[in-house]
Amino acid sequence: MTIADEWYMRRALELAALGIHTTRPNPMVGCVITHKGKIIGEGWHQQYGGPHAEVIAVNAVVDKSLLPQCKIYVTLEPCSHFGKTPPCADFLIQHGVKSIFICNTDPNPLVAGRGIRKLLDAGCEVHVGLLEAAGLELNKRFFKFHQVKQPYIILKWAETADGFIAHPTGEPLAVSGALAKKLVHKWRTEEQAIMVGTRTALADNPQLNAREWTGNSPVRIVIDKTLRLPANLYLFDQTQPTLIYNYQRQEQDGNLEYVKIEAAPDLTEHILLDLYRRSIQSVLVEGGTTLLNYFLTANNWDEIRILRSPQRLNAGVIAPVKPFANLMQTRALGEDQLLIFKKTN
Ligand code: AOF
Ligand code: ZN
Repeated sequence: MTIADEWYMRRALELAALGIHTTRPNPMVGCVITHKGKIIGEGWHQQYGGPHAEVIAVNAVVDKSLLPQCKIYVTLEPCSHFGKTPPCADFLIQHGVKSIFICNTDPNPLVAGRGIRKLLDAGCEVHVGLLEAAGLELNKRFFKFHQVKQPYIILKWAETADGFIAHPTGEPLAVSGALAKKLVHKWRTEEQAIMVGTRTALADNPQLNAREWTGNSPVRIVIDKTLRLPANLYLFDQTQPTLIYNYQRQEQDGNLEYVKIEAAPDLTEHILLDLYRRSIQSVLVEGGTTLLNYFLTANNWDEIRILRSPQRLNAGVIAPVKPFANLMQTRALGEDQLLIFKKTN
C-alpha cells in the first residue's frame, strides 16, 4: 500500500462522514474509485435504507469499461447480504472490479467477512486494514453496538474550575458559556439518544433537543424509578420519542414510553440491554452526578467530555471523578475548555 492509497482512503473517510445525521443505525461509508491515479467516481451512503456507497460511486463513473483497471477504496467491507439493498460485493464483481482497499471488516453478523470472502472467491485483490484506526473511530458507535451488543456511551458534564457541577441548593447554574452550549447541541444531533437522571430532570427541566444546531433531536431517556417527575416538565411534552425507565409502569402513551425495569444494583446493564434491543447505538449521558456515577462505577462508558469553565463556586455538587483515561482532545471554547477522554483499552 502506498501513500497515495492513504490519500484516496482519507477522501473516502471524509465522504463517509457526510452521512453523520442520516445513515444511522447504518454505518457511515464512503467510496472512491481511481483510474491510473485519478479519481473517476465517488460516493457515500447518504440515507438509511438508500443505496450504499459503492453503488453510488460506481454509478458516478462515466466510462464503466474502465472499472476492471480501477482501484476501489471503501471504508467498510462491501456487504454480502440482501438487506434494504442487494449485496455490494456482488455488484462490484458484476462490474469486473479487481482491486479493492478496505479500512475495516463489517461487524454486522449478516456480513462479518462474507463480503471479503465473495470478492476473494471471485479473484479480486483485497487489501484490508488501510487507515483501520480512522475507520474504527468514524463508526465507533456501529462497532461498539455490534461487537459488545450495547450502545456507545458518552458521559458529558460541565464543571467549574474548582470541580463543582451545580449549586449546593440545586438552583440553576450556567457553568459553561454560549459556545459550549452550541457544541452540546451539535453533539445532541450526533447521538441516537440522550439520557438524564431524575434530579437533573427536576432541577433543570431540560428540553433535551437540538435547538442550536441543524439535525435530528435524539430519543430522550429519563430514569424516574418511582415516577415522581411532574407531568409539566418539557420531557413529557410529547415532541420527541421519550423513554421513561421506572420500577412501576409499562405503558405507551403517544410519544412517551414507560419502560418497567427490575430494581437491581446493575441498573445501567438492564437499561443498556433494553436500548440494544431497540437498535439504539449511542447515548449521550448529560447528568446529573448520580447517573454519571452509575455509569462510571459500572465501568460502562466509552468517552467522557468535560466542559471546564474558569468560574469558581467554592461549594456545591461535586463533579464525578474522572477515571484514568486517554486524553484525546483539548480545545478552547471562548472562556471554557473542552476535554475529551476515551477509555484505555
Ligand atoms: C456497504 N456499503 O455503504 C453500507 C454498508 O439494509 P441495508 O441493505 O442498507 O444494509 C445495511 C447494512 O449494510 C449495515 O448494517 C452494514 O452492515 C452494511 N452497510 N455496507 O457495503 C455501505 N452502508
Ligand atoms: Zn452494501
